[in-house]
Amino acid sequence: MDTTMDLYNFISQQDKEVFGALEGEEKREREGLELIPSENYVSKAVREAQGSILTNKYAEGYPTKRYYGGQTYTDEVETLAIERAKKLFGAKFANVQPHSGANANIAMYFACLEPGDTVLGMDLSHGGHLTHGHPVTYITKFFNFVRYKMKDTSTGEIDYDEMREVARKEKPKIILAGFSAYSRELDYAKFVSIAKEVGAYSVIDVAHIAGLIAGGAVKNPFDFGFDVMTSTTHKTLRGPRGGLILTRESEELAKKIDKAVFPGFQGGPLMHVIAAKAVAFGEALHPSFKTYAAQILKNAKAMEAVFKNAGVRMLGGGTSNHLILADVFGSLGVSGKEAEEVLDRVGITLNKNAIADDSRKPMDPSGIRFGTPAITTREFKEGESKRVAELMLDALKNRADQTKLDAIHQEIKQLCAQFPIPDSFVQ
Ligand code: DSN
Repeated sequence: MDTTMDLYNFISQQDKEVFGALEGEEKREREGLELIPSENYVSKAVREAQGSILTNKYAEGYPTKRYYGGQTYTDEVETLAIERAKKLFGAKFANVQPHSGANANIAMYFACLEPGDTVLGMDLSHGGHLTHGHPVTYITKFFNFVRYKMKDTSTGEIDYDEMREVARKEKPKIILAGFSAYSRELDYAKFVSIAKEVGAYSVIDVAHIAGLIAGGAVKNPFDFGFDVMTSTTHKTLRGPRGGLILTRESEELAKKIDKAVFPGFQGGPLMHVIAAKAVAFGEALHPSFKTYAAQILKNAKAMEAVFKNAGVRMLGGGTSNHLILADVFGSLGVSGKEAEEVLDRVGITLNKNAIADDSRKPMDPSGIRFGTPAITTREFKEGESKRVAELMLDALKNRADQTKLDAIHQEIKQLCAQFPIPDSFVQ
């Protein structure tokens, strides 16, 4: 990673306060381990694109059909992003304008549904996401959300019989797969067959696993006939913070999605972010990305083995992707909140997380969620990942022993120094 002065020449002269915060964050990222499974480190090329002059440009509309003049280069960059996204995921259509995953999901709902229609999605405490119909979100004022769950939290298997039963009864217009805290692969063929049976769109939010799909480390839902994928671009996909909607086949649906994104919900697209998406998609098309995606899974398996040996309960019994959800309260008597705080003190960032049907409160739940996308970008292999998992358990078990915690922190700092955050991923 660059030195701060190298990157922030002008800010450092002009605005000491903002510069101070950037400098602090850079040190935090450099000297600590990032285990939040939805975070990653982007390349310097992605950051250059995101920091580019394209932030100056209004470009409402889509390539060749804009509402303002001067679009030669915005059209060029958006077309590159679209074509690369289509190639990465095997989609016929891509909309790269959503500012975020939440916006992508909202636009998708309005493209596929009429107000009052029903969506069948994963129960939120079983791994689903806030934008899949949590009561605190406004989307629930427009649509009706019903749920499916895991049948068995020790294997993570979804109750597909119950899903089919609920689908027949509730007649959803969307069957929604996808998750933000679920560690196993879904049976995509079952989702699509149930959706077809009840005449619903099959949609999957792949925000967490987009990079794993693009890198061929997990199955591609489009190979099973899903209609639409929504995603973010900044998690395993290692791009700038933003959203993406892919349509497998239907031009009619892709047109509705385009209309829902703009002018339905958004105004001017963030062209600098779209340029950064194009760069990140280019990186993901590079052969080295396949190695990266495969290593994410190997590293998660190495961490899983340590937790398993220590007898810590993991939801789903372990992991088949990039993340682990561990019941630290049930297994080690430490709440998710306390675990997050203890690990933060030794230079490990992860998040507290509710486990399935958690009896504890969301702000102090039973679990922690952690994953390997960012440490794999740092080029950790199985050996280092295993060591990190051992240090995590050591810290949690010895949380009252400051000398021990200091020693762990030192070892984490050494690992970070040994594996600096790379500037580039394609040679
Ligand atoms: N906040 C993201 C995550 O951590 O999974 C999802 O929006």
